[in-house]
Amino acid sequence: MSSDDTIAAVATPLGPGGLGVVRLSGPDAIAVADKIFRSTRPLSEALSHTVHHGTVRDGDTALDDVLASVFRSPRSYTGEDTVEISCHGGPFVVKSVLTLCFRAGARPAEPGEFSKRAFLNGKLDLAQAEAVGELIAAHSESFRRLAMEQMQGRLSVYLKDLRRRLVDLLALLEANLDFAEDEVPDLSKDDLRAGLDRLLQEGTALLHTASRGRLLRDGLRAVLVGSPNVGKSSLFNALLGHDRAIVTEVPGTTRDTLEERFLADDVPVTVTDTAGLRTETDRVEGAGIARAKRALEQADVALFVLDASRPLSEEDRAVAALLDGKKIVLALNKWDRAGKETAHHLRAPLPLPPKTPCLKTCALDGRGVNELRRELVRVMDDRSPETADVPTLINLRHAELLNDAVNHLKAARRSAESSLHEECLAIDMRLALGGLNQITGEGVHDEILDAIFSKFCVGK
Ligand SMILES: Nc1nc2c(ncn2[C@@H]2O[C@H](COP(=O)(O)OP(=O)(O)O)[C@@H](O)[C@H]2O)c(=O)[nH]1
Ligand SMILES: [Mg+2]
Repeated sequence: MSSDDTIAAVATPLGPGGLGVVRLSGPDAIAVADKIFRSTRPLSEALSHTVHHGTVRDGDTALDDVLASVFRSPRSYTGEDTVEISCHGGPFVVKSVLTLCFRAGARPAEPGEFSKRAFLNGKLDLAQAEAVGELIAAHSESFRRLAMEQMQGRLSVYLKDLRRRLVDLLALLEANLDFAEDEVPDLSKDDLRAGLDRLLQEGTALLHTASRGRLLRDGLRAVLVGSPNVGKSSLFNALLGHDRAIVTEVPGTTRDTLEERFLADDVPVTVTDTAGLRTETDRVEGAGIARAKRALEQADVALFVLDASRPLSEEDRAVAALLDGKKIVLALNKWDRAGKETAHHLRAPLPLPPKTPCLKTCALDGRGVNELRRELVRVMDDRSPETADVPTLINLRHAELLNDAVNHLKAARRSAESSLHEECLAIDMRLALGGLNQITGEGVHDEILDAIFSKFCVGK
């Protein structure tokens, strides 16, 4: 599988920094490096996994003082001969070293080409290689951990076990279809059903993790809605932990929508502050209200704010009516000034789903705000807490393939109820297997590989 050309790219961000790394991989990586690198001995004599101090030279001119690390095939990230030149991190230093590599015979690497070569050389399977991209893009500790687990092969091991049992069952089934009864071990209907049930159960358990993986990767959108002056902008500021929106006693101050991001339980939350959702008043505020309605349409969760210091108003009821079909978290704000209105008084007359979470908050001193942050995530997280023995799917491609595979297993399970459908049953099982294989990269078309790796950055 190994490529016959040698690639080079900068593996670190291009900007001033302590170090910048130029990476070379391919059959001539060491020869190319030797053309530009001077030390006491050439790298061609170096053992694998050794580091050498020297200079990068353009003819007689020394460009930089560097360290060159040598990794010989197959014991490298790509599986090919690899040299990593650590130079000083100035963009001009790094670029001139890279240019010298090109002149010495390397060609520019395509995005993700190092990882693609690692996959093609069997160093990583596709799910692991994709995890490298996810790891680099991770924006929270939880997501980093999941990406790291996937890179180390947790998902691959789980799928391998699932596939092996599917293959065994399929082989037994096909043998029973093709050969006379006494030539192969019998597969009873009960054993077949039990085998399929177990595969379905494990496939479904894995599929259920996809929503949490997606939440941790893409986050959620929340929008603050409520009558004017209930404390939406104050809560917005409190959620962010700093002042961003203007807060005044004059109703209708917020005329535009404001958008900010924060992490709640490691889930990136984009929250929008809106003008009150009321109907009358002047034209500027009217435009703000139209925008608020649009923000509401795009949001995953509506954070519906009521003012607990006064009775429920007609406006509050009108806002509630706009939230039909949305996931809602109710905040009884200004709870510090709550009078005779109990939570029940405020909540009960509103046409909200019975399980709508309801929190008492004070935007001024921050009471209840942490709970509010957590609740926003909890209403979106329909899965029970992470199950110890099932990895979390963090990649949409994997979730889609697994979903198809589970559907084929379900169809196979239905066919297993009647004796007429054994051929269909085998076909569905084979399709399920095909889907599972594609997650780890067996039988994946070149275009799909290109699409996956082109999303990586150059140098990865
Ligand atoms: N006592 C008290 N006052 C609050 C609270 N939240 C907001 N306010 C006040 O209520 C007024 C309106 O707040 P604002 O955030 O602008 O409301 P909005 O129109 O819904 O955005 C301001 O004077 C805030 O200081 C709260 O929890 N307790
Ligand atoms: Mg406001």
